[in-house]
Amino acid sequence: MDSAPFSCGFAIIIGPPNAGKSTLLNELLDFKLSIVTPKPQTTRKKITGIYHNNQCQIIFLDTPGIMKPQQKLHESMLSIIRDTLKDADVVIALLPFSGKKDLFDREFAEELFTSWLNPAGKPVIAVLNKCDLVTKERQAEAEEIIKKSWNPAAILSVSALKGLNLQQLVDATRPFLPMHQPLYPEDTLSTAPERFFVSEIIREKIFLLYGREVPYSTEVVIDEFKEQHEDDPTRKDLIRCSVIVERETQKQILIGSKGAALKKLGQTARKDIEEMLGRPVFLELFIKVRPDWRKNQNYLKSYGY
Ligand SMILES: Nc1nc2c(ncn2[C@@H]2O[C@H](COP(=O)(O)OP(=O)(O)OP(=O)(O)O)[C@@H](O)[C@H]2O)c(=O)[nH]1
Ligand SMILES: [Mg+2]
Repeated sequence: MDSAPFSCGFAIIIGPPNAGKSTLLNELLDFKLSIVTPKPQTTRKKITGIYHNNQCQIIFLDTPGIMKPQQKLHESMLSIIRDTLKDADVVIALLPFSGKKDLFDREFAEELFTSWLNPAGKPVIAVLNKCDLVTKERQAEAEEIIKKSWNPAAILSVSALKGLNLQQLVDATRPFLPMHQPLYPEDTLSTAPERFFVSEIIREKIFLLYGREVPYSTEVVIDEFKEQHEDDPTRKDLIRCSVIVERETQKQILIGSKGAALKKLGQTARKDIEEMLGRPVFLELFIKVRPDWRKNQNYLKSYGY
């Protein structure tokens, strides 16, 4: 038995779009909880993922990437980040290596530290992600720049994708958590319901299968989630979803020629949903046009923003 006091608290993962925040959360949990795509602005809401070991429980909070807002949806995403920051005991400021001469985006880092992190007054662990893209010397160089410029409480380089230095990140996070008994049972991975992750999987597949504006103009709403297997194990669960787009042309793109694209979306999403739930499902997708939903406060509210 470990007699050290137990720590438990909240760690926000914050950074620019595409930094690898969701990849990091998944690697820390060793479970694909948060959706990941090569496109920026994949995550739109707070994703809670709970990490357990015998010394601490860390409730990691994955957030949308910080960007310049271009519409109401972006403003809602920024409010989600601000609210999540208030809940955090410690901040993991994730800055990706660019793999280029400039090492990382200093302008963004300056903005992050001065406008977001200094006013919040929380301890900050600066984490340079994607260290697989640079040499050890370049990592040390970037860490030195960050230390001198913004003086975070701790600093390290990791690769979320390759799983490098993640134990060090857990060890660096623990001292900033309050001494507290675990808030959740050890088998709890998240606080969000299954239906939320179902809608996220469908969004991920839309990001992966479609180009240009389509993924950004799309939202997924679960209309019905009938857990039929509990009464009768031979019956599949029924999941009915609305895929919301902004324009009729986007609807046509989603459906594709003779419905082929929509069929593919349904099949790929269903495969991952079944894997996550551990049981077979019927998945029905209905495409609906809601003109300019990303700019409309009422629509945004009804979609949980
Ligand atoms: N080379 C490399 N790529 C990475 C690493 N971590 C994440 N990526 C890639 O970066 C891309 C973005 O990853 P995400 O985890 O979706 O990034 P995010 O910060 O959650 O992005 P948003 O949700 O859009 O804000 C994906 O293609 C990942 O595979 C890493 O350590 N090294
Ligand atoms: Mg993300």
